[in-house]
Amino acid sequence: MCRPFVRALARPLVLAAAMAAIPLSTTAPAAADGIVVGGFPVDVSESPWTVALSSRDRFGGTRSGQFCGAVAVGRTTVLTAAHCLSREALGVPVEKVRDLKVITGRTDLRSAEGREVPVKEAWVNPHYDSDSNVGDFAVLTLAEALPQSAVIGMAAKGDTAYAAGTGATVYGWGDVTGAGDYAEELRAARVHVLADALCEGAYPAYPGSRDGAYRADAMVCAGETVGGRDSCQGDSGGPLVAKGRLIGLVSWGSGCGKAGSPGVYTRVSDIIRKLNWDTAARSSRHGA
Ligand code: 4AZ
Repeated sequence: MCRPFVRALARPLVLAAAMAAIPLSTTAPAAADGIVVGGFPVDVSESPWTVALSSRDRFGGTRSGQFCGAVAVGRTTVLTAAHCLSREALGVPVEKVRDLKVITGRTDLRSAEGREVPVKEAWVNPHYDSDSNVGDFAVLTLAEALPQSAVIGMAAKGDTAYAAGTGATVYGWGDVTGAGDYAEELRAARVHVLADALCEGAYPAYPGSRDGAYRADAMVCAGETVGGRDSCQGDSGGPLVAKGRLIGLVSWGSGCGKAGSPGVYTRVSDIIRKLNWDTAARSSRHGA
């Protein structure tokens, strides 16, 4: 299983799940350790900015309609992966998904705890390149504000949190084995920011790798050099946090937890730059 979750899996998933509301499944090889195998359970109160992206219409209600992760960076501003909102992922254009919601405060997707907040506007990066995976981010505007305590700060360019060797944590409800075993309760995995050269070697731009091309200016490489702990399908769009700040969004990789195939994350400082959030306009436009 190589392509980002929704691209690879959600097409058959969407059709099947929409018709029968069956649990998510995949034909991915039982690659290795997904976020649960290499990870551990957490209560969402420990990472209140980790939210689930949901559409019961598209994905069925078994797991609250969860299909991707996302992260609150402002009281009404949530980041997720662009590929989560692609037509390939959703089966229809995002504008046609009437029940797109962000679920906050719900550790267990089978429960009704926390709050479901409708998405008022979904802006998908129009420059997202699904071949290289450059620019894999989208901005959701919520219909109701979250408490400030559920908002995480973003690491700006030059922040030491991006340095190779830094400990980081990734959160999600995604696949725990690489074989389509989606978590019902939130999990986390401790990883390290890895040297860009590692991902450049694993995912070269030339001659190109099947899954994407690592671009250090737009992506962050993270995992363990020996494999094991990693994000996986269904975690896409969720947060990678280092030193208490958001440094990445789960984006792609070859399989899950395989040695030599690190996880690749959308670099948050590149999102800030591309959206001009490093200017004063940010506070007025996004309330963060
Ligand atoms: C995915 O398909 C995916 N191991 C997400 C993360 C990783 C690989 C694939 C990183 O959504």
